[in-house]
Amino acid sequence: MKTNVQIKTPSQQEKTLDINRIRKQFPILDQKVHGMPLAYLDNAATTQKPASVIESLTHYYTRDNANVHRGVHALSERATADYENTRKKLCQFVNAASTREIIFTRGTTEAINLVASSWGQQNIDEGDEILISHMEHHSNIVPWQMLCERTGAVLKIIPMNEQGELQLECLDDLLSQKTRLVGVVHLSNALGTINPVEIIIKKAHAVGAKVLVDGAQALAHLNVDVQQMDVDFYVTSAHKMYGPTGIGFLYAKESILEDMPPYQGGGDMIRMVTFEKTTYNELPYKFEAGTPNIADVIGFGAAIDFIRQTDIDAMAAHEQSLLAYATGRAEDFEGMRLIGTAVDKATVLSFELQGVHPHDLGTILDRQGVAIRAGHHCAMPVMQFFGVPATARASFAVYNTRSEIDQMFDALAEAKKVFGC
Ligand code: 7TS
Repeated sequence: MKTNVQIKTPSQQEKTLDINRIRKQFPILDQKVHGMPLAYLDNAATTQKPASVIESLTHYYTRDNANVHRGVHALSERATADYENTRKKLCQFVNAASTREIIFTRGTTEAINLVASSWGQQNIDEGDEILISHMEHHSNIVPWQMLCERTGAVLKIIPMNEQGELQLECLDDLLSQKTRLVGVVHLSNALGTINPVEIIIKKAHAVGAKVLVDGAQALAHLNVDVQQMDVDFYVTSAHKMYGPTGIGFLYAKESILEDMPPYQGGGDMIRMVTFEKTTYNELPYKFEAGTPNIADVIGFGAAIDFIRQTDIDAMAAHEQSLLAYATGRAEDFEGMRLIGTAVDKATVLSFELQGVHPHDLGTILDRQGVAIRAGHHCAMPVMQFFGVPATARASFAVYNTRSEIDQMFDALAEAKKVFGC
Protein backbone atom coordinates (compact mmCIF):
# COMPACT_ATOMS: atom_id res chain seq x y z
CA MET A 1 0.00 0.00 0.00
CA LYS A 2 1.45 3.40 -1.01
CA THR A 3 0.98 6.23 1.44
CA ASN A 4 1.28 9.97 1.10
CA VAL A 5 4.27 10.16 3.41
CA GLN A 6 6.92 12.51 2.03
CA ILE A 7 9.82 12.09 4.33
CA LYS A 8 12.59 14.59 3.89
CA THR A 9 15.95 13.12 2.96
CA PRO A 10 19.20 14.79 4.05
CA SER A 11 20.37 17.61 1.82
CA GLN A 12 23.91 17.70 0.42
CA GLN A 13 25.05 20.40 2.82
CA GLU A 14 24.02 18.56 5.97
CA LYS A 15 26.74 17.07 8.08
CA THR A 16 26.84 13.32 7.59
CA LEU A 17 27.46 11.32 10.70
CA ASP A 18 29.85 8.45 11.24
CA ILE A 19 27.26 6.06 12.64
CA ASN A 20 29.81 3.38 13.50
CA ARG A 21 31.68 5.87 15.64
CA ILE A 22 28.44 6.93 17.30
CA ARG A 23 27.46 3.31 17.95
CA LYS A 24 30.77 2.75 19.74
CA GLN A 25 29.74 5.40 22.27
CA PHE A 26 26.77 3.19 23.30
CA PRO A 27 28.17 0.10 25.06
CA ILE A 28 24.75 -1.57 25.37
CA LEU A 29 24.34 -1.89 21.61
CA ASP A 30 27.23 -4.31 21.33
CA GLN A 31 25.45 -7.46 22.47
CA LYS A 32 23.54 -10.46 21.20
CA VAL A 33 19.96 -11.22 22.18
CA HIS A 34 18.86 -14.85 21.70
CA GLY A 35 22.06 -15.33 19.69
CA MET A 36 21.27 -12.50 17.27
CA PRO A 37 22.84 -9.02 17.17
CA LEU A 38 20.65 -6.60 19.10
CA ALA A 39 18.64 -4.23 16.87
CA TYR A 40 17.24 -1.75 19.37
CA LEU A 41 14.26 -0.06 17.72
CA ASP A 42 12.30 0.97 20.84
CA ASN A 43 13.70 4.47 21.20
CA ALA A 44 10.36 6.21 21.66
CA ALA A 45 10.01 4.23 24.91
CA THR A 46 13.52 5.13 26.00
CA THR A 47 16.81 5.76 24.23
CA GLN A 48 20.07 4.08 25.12
CA LYS A 49 22.74 6.07 26.96
CA PRO A 50 26.20 7.00 25.66
CA ALA A 51 29.25 6.17 27.77
CA SER A 52 29.66 9.87 28.60
CA VAL A 53 26.28 9.87 30.39
CA ILE A 54 27.03 6.64 32.26
CA GLU A 55 30.48 7.97 33.24
CA SER A 56 29.02 11.26 34.50
CA LEU A 57 26.85 9.28 36.94
CA THR A 58 29.80 7.19 38.11
CA HIS A 59 31.95 10.30 38.42
CA TYR A 60 29.33 12.04 40.52
CA TYR A 61 28.91 9.12 42.93
CA THR A 62 32.64 8.39 43.20
CA ARG A 63 33.90 12.00 43.48
CA ASP A 64 31.23 14.59 44.20
CA ASN A 65 28.24 13.03 45.97
CA ALA A 66 26.74 15.62 48.34
CA ASN A 67 23.49 17.46 48.76
CA VAL A 68 23.06 20.63 46.72
CA HIS A 69 22.40 24.25 47.69
CA ARG A 70 23.12 23.55 51.35
CA GLY A 71 26.69 22.66 52.18
CA VAL A 72 29.65 24.95 52.37
CA HIS A 73 32.08 22.12 51.80
CA ALA A 74 33.89 21.31 48.55
CA LEU A 75 31.80 18.30 47.56
CA SER A 76 28.53 20.15 47.97
CA GLU A 77 29.88 23.10 46.01
CA ARG A 78 30.98 20.82 43.16
CA ALA A 79 27.65 18.96 43.16
CA THR A 80 25.73 22.25 43.16
CA ALA A 81 27.83 23.69 40.35
CA ASP A 82 27.30 20.62 38.15
CA TYR A 83 23.58 20.48 38.98
CA GLU A 84 23.08 24.14 38.09
CA ASN A 85 25.28 23.75 35.05
CA THR A 86 22.71 21.36 33.54
CA ARG A 87 20.06 24.03 34.03
CA LYS A 88 22.25 26.46 32.07
CA LYS A 89 22.76 23.88 29.30
CA LEU A 90 19.01 23.25 29.06
CA CYS A 91 18.29 26.97 29.06
CA GLN A 92 20.59 27.35 26.03
CA PHE A 93 19.40 24.14 24.41
CA VAL A 94 15.76 25.29 24.17
CA ASN A 95 16.66 29.00 24.10
CA ALA A 96 14.79 29.92 27.29
CA ALA A 97 15.14 33.55 28.37
CA SER A 98 16.49 32.64 31.81
CA THR A 99 17.53 29.67 33.96
CA ARG A 100 14.67 30.73 36.26
CA GLU A 101 12.35 29.24 33.63
CA ILE A 102 13.80 25.71 33.85
CA ILE A 103 12.25 23.55 36.60
CA PHE A 104 13.58 20.03 37.14
CA THR A 105 10.89 17.35 37.45
CA ARG A 106 10.84 13.55 37.39
CA GLY A 107 9.92 13.74 33.72
CA THR A 108 7.18 14.77 31.33
CA THR A 109 4.42 13.22 33.42
CA GLU A 110 5.36 15.08 36.56
CA ALA A 111 5.86 18.34 34.65
CA ILE A 112 2.32 18.18 33.23
CA ASN A 113 0.89 17.27 36.65
CA LEU A 114 2.75 20.24 38.11
CA VAL A 115 1.11 22.62 35.63
CA ALA A 116 -2.34 21.03 35.95
CA SER A 117 -2.13 21.16 39.72
CA SER A 118 -0.46 24.50 40.38
CA TRP A 119 -1.44 26.67 37.39
CA GLY A 120 -4.74 24.80 37.08
CA GLN A 121 -5.70 25.45 40.70
CA GLN A 122 -5.31 29.18 40.16
CA ASN A 123 -6.65 29.59 36.64
CA ILE A 124 -9.36 27.02 35.99
CA ASP A 125 -12.95 27.46 37.10
CA GLU A 126 -16.28 25.81 36.41
CA GLY A 127 -17.31 26.19 32.77
CA ASP A 128 -13.76 26.93 31.55
CA GLU A 129 -12.48 24.81 28.69
CA ILE A 130 -9.27 22.85 28.25
CA LEU A 131 -8.49 21.79 24.70
CA ILE A 132 -6.22 18.83 23.96
CA SER A 133 -5.70 16.77 20.82
CA HIS A 134 -6.89 13.30 19.88
CA MET A 135 -3.30 12.03 19.72
CA GLU A 136 -2.15 12.85 23.25
CA HIS A 137 -0.24 10.46 25.47
CA HIS A 138 -2.25 9.56 28.60
CA SER A 139 0.00 11.87 30.59
CA ASN A 140 -1.38 14.83 28.64
CA ILE A 141 -4.98 13.64 29.04
CA VAL A 142 -5.48 12.31 32.56
CA PRO A 143 -4.10 15.29 34.57
CA TRP A 144 -6.49 17.59 32.65
CA GLN A 145 -9.42 15.20 33.20
CA MET A 146 -8.61 15.18 36.91
CA LEU A 147 -8.49 18.98 36.90
CA CYS A 148 -11.85 19.11 35.09
CA GLU A 149 -13.33 16.76 37.69
CA ARG A 150 -12.06 18.97 40.51
CA THR A 151 -13.22 22.25 39.00
CA GLY A 152 -16.17 21.56 36.70
CA ALA A 153 -14.17 22.64 33.63
CA VAL A 154 -14.81 20.96 30.28
CA LEU A 155 -12.30 18.93 28.25
CA LYS A 156 -12.52 19.37 24.47
CA ILE A 157 -10.67 17.50 21.74
CA ILE A 158 -8.97 18.63 18.50
CA PRO A 159 -9.86 15.86 16.02
CA MET A 160 -7.45 14.15 13.63
CA ASN A 161 -7.77 12.61 10.18
CA GLU A 162 -6.98 9.12 8.82
CA GLN A 163 -3.34 10.09 8.24
CA GLY A 164 -2.97 10.97 11.90
CA GLU A 165 -2.80 14.73 11.31
CA LEU A 166 -4.66 17.24 13.46
CA GLN A 167 -7.64 18.88 11.76
CA LEU A 168 -6.57 22.44 12.33
CA GLU A 169 -9.53 23.78 10.39
CA CYS A 170 -11.59 22.84 13.48
CA LEU A 171 -9.49 25.04 15.76
CA ASP A 172 -11.42 28.24 15.07
CA ASP A 173 -14.66 26.57 16.20
CA LEU A 174 -13.08 24.88 19.21
CA LEU A 175 -11.24 27.90 20.56
CA SER A 176 -13.23 30.58 22.38
CA GLN A 177 -12.97 33.04 25.24
CA LYS A 178 -13.74 30.06 27.50
CA THR A 179 -10.57 28.21 26.44
CA ARG A 180 -7.99 28.59 29.18
CA LEU A 181 -5.40 26.05 28.07
CA VAL A 182 -4.46 24.09 24.98
CA GLY A 183 -2.32 20.96 25.48
CA VAL A 184 -0.74 19.41 22.41
CA VAL A 185 1.97 16.89 21.68
CA HIS A 186 4.88 18.13 19.56
CA LEU A 187 5.85 14.73 18.12
CA SER A 188 3.36 11.90 18.61
CA ASN A 189 4.80 8.74 20.16
CA ALA A 190 2.05 6.57 18.66
CA LEU A 191 2.02 8.02 15.12
CA GLY A 192 5.22 9.99 14.59
CA THR A 193 3.21 13.06 13.51
CA ILE A 194 4.98 16.39 13.99
CA ASN A 195 2.31 18.92 14.89
CA PRO A 196 2.46 22.54 13.69
CA VAL A 197 2.61 23.85 17.24
CA GLU A 198 3.43 27.44 16.23
CA ILE A 199 0.08 27.77 14.42
CA ILE A 200 -1.80 26.30 17.38
CA ILE A 201 0.01 28.63 19.80
CA LYS A 202 -0.83 31.73 17.73
CA LYS A 203 -4.50 30.81 17.51
CA ALA A 204 -4.72 29.91 21.21
CA HIS A 205 -3.04 33.15 22.25
CA ALA A 206 -5.51 35.10 20.11
CA VAL A 207 -8.32 33.98 22.48
CA GLY A 208 -6.15 34.44 25.58
CA ALA A 209 -5.46 30.73 26.22
CA LYS A 210 -2.12 29.37 27.41
CA VAL A 211 -0.44 26.50 25.58
CA LEU A 212 1.42 23.48 26.94
CA VAL A 213 3.46 21.51 24.41
CA ASP A 214 4.39 17.93 25.28
CA GLY A 215 7.92 17.63 23.95
CA ALA A 216 8.67 14.17 25.37
CA GLN A 217 9.47 12.79 21.91
CA ALA A 218 10.60 15.98 20.28
CA LEU A 219 13.78 17.24 21.86
CA ALA A 220 16.03 14.42 20.64
CA HIS A 221 14.77 14.83 17.07
CA LEU A 222 13.77 18.46 16.46
CA ASN A 223 15.31 21.87 16.97
CA VAL A 224 13.24 23.61 19.63
CA ASP A 225 13.32 27.33 20.40
CA VAL A 226 10.76 28.09 23.09
CA GLN A 227 11.00 31.86 22.64
CA GLN A 228 10.50 31.73 18.90
CA MET A 229 7.64 29.28 19.42
CA ASP A 230 6.22 31.63 22.07
CA VAL A 231 5.05 28.58 24.02
CA ASP A 232 3.89 29.03 27.62
CA PHE A 233 4.82 25.56 28.94
CA TYR A 234 7.14 22.99 27.31
CA VAL A 235 7.85 19.64 28.99
CA THR A 236 10.12 16.70 28.37
CA SER A 237 11.93 13.64 29.80
CA ALA A 238 15.70 13.12 29.72
CA HIS A 239 15.47 9.39 29.14
CA LYS A 240 14.10 9.90 25.63
CA MET A 241 17.07 12.10 24.77
CA TYR A 242 19.99 9.82 25.68
CA GLY A 243 19.84 10.82 29.36
CA PRO A 244 18.88 9.02 32.58
CA THR A 245 15.40 7.97 33.67
CA GLY A 246 13.60 9.78 36.49
CA ILE A 247 14.51 13.28 35.35
CA GLY A 248 13.04 15.86 33.00
CA PHE A 249 12.03 19.48 33.09
CA LEU A 250 9.28 22.00 32.77
CA TYR A 251 10.00 25.16 30.82
CA ALA A 252 7.54 27.96 31.52
CA LYS A 253 7.59 31.68 30.95
CA GLU A 254 8.91 33.44 34.03
CA SER A 255 5.89 35.74 34.37
CA ILE A 256 3.58 32.70 34.49
CA LEU A 257 5.76 30.82 37.00
CA GLU A 258 5.93 33.89 39.24
CA ASP A 259 2.15 33.84 39.61
CA MET A 260 1.83 30.08 40.15
CA PRO A 261 1.56 28.67 43.70
CA PRO A 262 4.11 26.01 44.74
CA TYR A 263 3.41 22.44 43.65
CA GLN A 264 4.88 20.68 46.68
CA GLY A 265 6.01 22.01 50.04
CA GLY A 266 9.24 21.11 51.82
CA GLY A 267 12.92 21.88 51.95
CA ASP A 268 14.64 24.09 49.38
CA MET A 269 11.42 25.69 48.12
CA ILE A 270 11.15 28.10 51.06
CA ARG A 271 12.76 31.40 51.98
CA MET A 272 11.52 31.61 55.59
CA VAL A 273 9.41 29.28 57.71
CA THR A 274 7.64 30.06 60.96
CA PHE A 275 4.61 28.25 62.38
CA GLU A 276 2.55 31.29 61.50
CA LYS A 277 3.68 31.78 57.92
CA THR A 278 6.03 30.51 55.24
CA THR A 279 7.46 32.57 52.41
CA TYR A 280 8.66 30.85 49.28
CA ASN A 281 11.99 30.73 47.55
CA GLU A 282 12.65 32.48 44.26
CA LEU A 283 12.42 30.77 40.88
CA PRO A 284 13.19 28.09 39.94
CA TYR A 285 13.60 26.69 43.47
CA LYS A 286 10.01 27.48 44.47
CA PHE A 287 9.06 24.43 42.38
CA GLU A 288 11.86 22.08 43.47
CA ALA A 289 10.91 20.88 46.95
CA GLY A 290 13.17 18.38 48.70
CA THR A 291 16.50 16.86 47.74
CA PRO A 292 16.43 16.64 43.97
CA ASN A 293 17.64 13.86 41.68
CA ILE A 294 21.14 15.33 41.61
CA ALA A 295 23.00 12.52 39.84
CA ASP A 296 20.49 12.25 37.03
CA VAL A 297 20.35 16.01 36.53
CA ILE A 298 24.12 15.87 36.02
CA GLY A 299 23.68 12.89 33.67
CA PHE A 300 21.06 14.92 31.78
CA GLY A 301 23.71 17.60 31.27
CA ALA A 302 26.03 15.00 29.73
CA ALA A 303 23.19 13.90 27.41
CA ILE A 304 22.71 17.49 26.23
CA ASP A 305 26.46 17.65 25.54
CA PHE A 306 26.16 14.47 23.48
CA ILE A 307 23.30 15.87 21.38
CA ARG A 308 25.03 19.20 20.85
CA GLN A 309 28.31 17.57 19.87
CA THR A 310 26.61 15.14 17.51
CA ASP A 311 24.48 17.96 16.03
CA ILE A 312 20.69 17.73 16.24
CA ASP A 313 20.15 18.60 12.56
CA ALA A 314 22.51 15.86 11.42
CA MET A 315 20.82 13.41 13.81
CA ALA A 316 17.39 14.37 12.47
CA ALA A 317 18.57 13.97 8.87
CA HIS A 318 19.93 10.49 9.58
CA GLU A 319 16.71 9.44 11.33
CA GLN A 320 14.61 10.83 8.48
CA SER A 321 16.54 8.75 6.00
CA LEU A 322 15.99 5.66 8.17
CA LEU A 323 12.28 6.41 8.39
CA ALA A 324 12.06 6.92 4.62
CA TYR A 325 13.82 3.60 4.08
CA ALA A 326 11.61 1.74 6.57
CA THR A 327 8.46 3.34 5.12
CA GLY A 328 9.47 2.23 1.63
CA ARG A 329 10.03 -1.32 2.83
CA ALA A 330 6.71 -1.28 4.70
CA GLU A 331 4.83 -0.15 1.59
CA ASP A 332 6.22 -3.13 -0.33
CA PHE A 333 5.47 -5.58 2.48
CA GLU A 334 2.33 -7.62 1.83
CA GLY A 335 -0.28 -7.34 4.61
CA MET A 336 1.30 -4.40 6.43
CA ARG A 337 -0.79 -1.34 7.32
CA LEU A 338 0.95 1.78 8.55
CA ILE A 339 -0.80 3.60 11.38
CA GLY A 340 0.20 7.25 11.09
CA THR A 341 1.05 8.51 7.61
CA ALA A 342 1.23 12.25 8.23
CA VAL A 343 3.17 14.26 5.67
CA ASP A 344 5.25 15.76 8.47
CA LYS A 345 6.46 12.93 10.66
CA ALA A 346 9.60 11.64 12.33
CA THR A 347 11.22 8.62 13.95
CA VAL A 348 8.13 6.39 14.46
CA LEU A 349 6.91 3.53 12.26
CA SER A 350 3.67 2.24 13.79
CA PHE A 351 2.02 -0.66 11.98
CA GLU A 352 -0.12 -3.74 12.08
CA LEU A 353 0.46 -6.93 10.14
CA GLN A 354 -2.67 -8.67 8.93
CA GLY A 355 -3.25 -11.93 10.81
CA VAL A 356 -0.68 -11.40 13.57
CA HIS A 357 -1.42 -9.70 16.90
CA PRO A 358 1.16 -6.95 17.63
CA HIS A 359 2.12 -8.65 20.90
CA ASP A 360 2.94 -11.88 19.04
CA LEU A 361 4.97 -9.83 16.58
CA GLY A 362 6.89 -8.27 19.44
CA THR A 363 7.73 -11.70 20.84
CA ILE A 364 8.76 -13.19 17.49
CA LEU A 365 10.92 -10.17 16.66
CA ASP A 366 12.59 -10.40 20.06
CA ARG A 367 13.66 -13.97 19.22
CA GLN A 368 15.46 -12.45 16.22
CA GLY A 369 17.20 -9.83 18.37
CA VAL A 370 14.87 -7.02 17.31
CA ALA A 371 13.46 -4.84 20.10
CA ILE A 372 10.25 -3.04 19.12
CA ARG A 373 7.21 -2.08 21.19
CA ALA A 374 3.76 -3.59 20.90
CA GLY A 375 0.80 -2.07 22.69
CA HIS A 376 -1.35 1.02 22.93
CA HIS A 377 1.69 3.23 23.63
CA CYS A 378 -0.29 5.00 26.38
CA ALA A 379 -2.40 6.57 23.65
CA MET A 380 -5.60 4.52 23.82
CA PRO A 381 -7.74 7.17 22.04
CA VAL A 382 -5.39 6.83 19.03
CA MET A 383 -5.96 3.06 19.00
CA GLN A 384 -9.73 3.61 19.30
CA PHE A 385 -9.62 6.03 16.35
CA PHE A 386 -7.85 3.53 14.10
CA GLY A 387 -9.96 0.61 15.37
CA VAL A 388 -7.00 -1.45 16.60
CA PRO A 389 -6.27 -2.80 20.09
CA ALA A 390 -2.57 -2.12 19.69
CA THR A 391 0.13 -1.47 17.12
CA ALA A 392 3.67 -2.67 16.64
CA ARG A 393 6.04 0.27 16.73
CA ALA A 394 9.62 0.67 15.58
CA SER A 395 11.21 3.98 16.54
CA PHE A 396 14.62 5.20 15.45
CA ALA A 397 17.50 7.00 17.10
CA VAL A 398 20.79 8.34 15.82
CA TYR A 399 22.66 5.03 16.28
CA ASN A 400 20.24 2.93 14.19
CA THR A 401 21.15 1.58 10.76
CA ARG A 402 19.44 0.33 7.62
CA SER A 403 20.73 -3.14 8.31
CA GLU A 404 18.81 -3.15 11.60
CA ILE A 405 15.67 -2.23 9.65
CA ASP A 406 16.42 -5.11 7.25
CA GLN A 407 16.82 -7.37 10.29
CA MET A 408 13.34 -6.27 11.42
CA PHE A 409 11.76 -6.96 8.03
CA ASP A 410 13.47 -10.39 7.85
CA ALA A 411 11.97 -11.14 11.26
CA LEU A 412 8.55 -9.89 10.09
CA ALA A 413 8.75 -12.23 7.09
CA GLU A 414 9.54 -15.02 9.55
CA ALA A 415 6.46 -14.06 11.62
CA LYS A 416 4.28 -14.26 8.52
CA LYS A 417 5.55 -17.77 7.87
CA VAL A 418 4.90 -18.84 11.47
CA PHE A 419 1.31 -17.54 11.28
CA GLY A 420 0.80 -18.78 7.72
CA CYS A 421 -0.29 -15.39 6.40
N1 7TS B 1 4.29 12.25 26.29
C1 7TS B 1 4.71 11.55 25.23
C2 7TS B 1 4.46 12.05 23.85
C3 7TS B 1 5.40 10.34 25.43
O1 7TS B 1 5.82 9.64 24.38
C4 7TS B 1 5.62 9.88 26.75
C5 7TS B 1 6.26 8.55 27.03
C6 7TS B 1 5.20 10.68 27.81
C7 7TS B 1 4.52 11.85 27.54
C8 7TS B 1 5.46 10.32 29.24
O2 7TS B 1 6.82 10.41 29.50
P1 7TS B 1 7.41 9.96 30.92
O3 7TS B 1 8.90 10.00 30.71
O4 7TS B 1 6.94 10.93 31.92
O5 7TS B 1 6.88 8.58 31.15
N2 7TS B 1 6.10 7.61 25.99
C9 7TS B 1 6.38 6.28 26.01
C10 7TS B 1 6.24 5.46 24.91
O6 7TS B 1 5.89 5.82 23.80
N3 7TS B 1 6.58 4.19 25.27
O7 7TS B 1 6.94 4.20 26.56
C11 7TS B 1 6.81 5.50 27.05
